[in-house]
Amino acid sequence: MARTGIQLLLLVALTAAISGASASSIPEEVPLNPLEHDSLHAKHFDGGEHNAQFDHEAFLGPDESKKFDSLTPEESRRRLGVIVDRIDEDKDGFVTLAELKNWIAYTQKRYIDEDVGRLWKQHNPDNNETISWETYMLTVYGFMDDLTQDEKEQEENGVSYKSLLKRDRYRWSVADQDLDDKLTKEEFTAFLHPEDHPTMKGVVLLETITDLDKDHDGKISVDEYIGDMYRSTEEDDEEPEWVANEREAFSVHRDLDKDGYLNEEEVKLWIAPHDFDHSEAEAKHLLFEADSDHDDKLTKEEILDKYDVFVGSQATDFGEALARHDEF
Ligand SMILES: *[C@@H]1O[C@H](CO)[C@@H](O)[C@H](O)[C@H]1NC(C)=O
Ligand SMILES: [Ca+2]
Ligand SMILES: [Ca+2]
Repeated sequence: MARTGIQLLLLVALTAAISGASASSIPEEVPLNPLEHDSLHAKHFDGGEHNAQFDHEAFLGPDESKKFDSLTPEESRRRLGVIVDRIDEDKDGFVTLAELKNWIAYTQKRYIDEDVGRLWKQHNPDNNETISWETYMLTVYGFMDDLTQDEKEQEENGVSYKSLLKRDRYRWSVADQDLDDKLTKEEFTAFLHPEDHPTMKGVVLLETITDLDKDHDGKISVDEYIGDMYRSTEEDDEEPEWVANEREAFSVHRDLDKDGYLNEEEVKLWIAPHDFDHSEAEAKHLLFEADSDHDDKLTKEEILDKYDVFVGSQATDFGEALARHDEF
């Protein structure tokens, strides 16, 4: 079923209400839906189009890539040149696949460390050894005490305050390795970024299925699968071709036992294929995009020639940044 604009607006309103509620007690937004804000659900190929933003975030980290968006193409290139010198660890003038992979892994780790550091400080200003569930729950979900049961359970797109609380509670209990119901900084990292944590694989799988399984029958239909990446704005909109391709991918590649649904095992193989290495996959992709002379390594010139593949700074963004600047 196509989703109407009003339904989407309601979802946006609910999401805003949730972040607004926690913002009253916490200065910066708490990632209430880390699955969306993290790499797991980021769409490398969005709408069938290659999503350049995905590459920029992998290469620079989400925070850094936003900064690049407001630079002129010239400044963007200059800074990229400085970064290339850092990536080229052995300083032989070539960036190899291994060097690129190391850089991307470093970038992602830096982002996670900064993100966790910031939230750790917010929830634990005294810098105690641990944060208790009680403290975390009161700060993030304390506002629920003032809601009626209906308000707590009101669902929009399968999400309610109550279900978010339940999800966080379960995730917390799995991240809590020594079972004292408090999280050390290391455990808190697993809680906030479960997608990168070996012990959290089961949680990520469960949350993904819960997110997708709108009719709560425990399996993912093709419409639930498509609904996660595409919602037509008008009832009578014809689906774009890439959506048809995704439907086919569902039948051919995802639904391995051909029963028309994805079960737990099939979702697992989809979101976390065996031995899949995100840094390596992204490094290979960037190398492929920029390696003009096909010698499997990149010179600085090759990278700067394709600077838009690596960093932001699109002409339109630059225009907008200038417009914002004019307001002051
Ligand atoms: C840190 O520990 C102290 C002493 O146990 C406690 O009084 C305080 O509430 C704790 N801080 C937080 C944020 O939990
Ligand atoms: Ca279902
Ligand atoms: Ca199946």
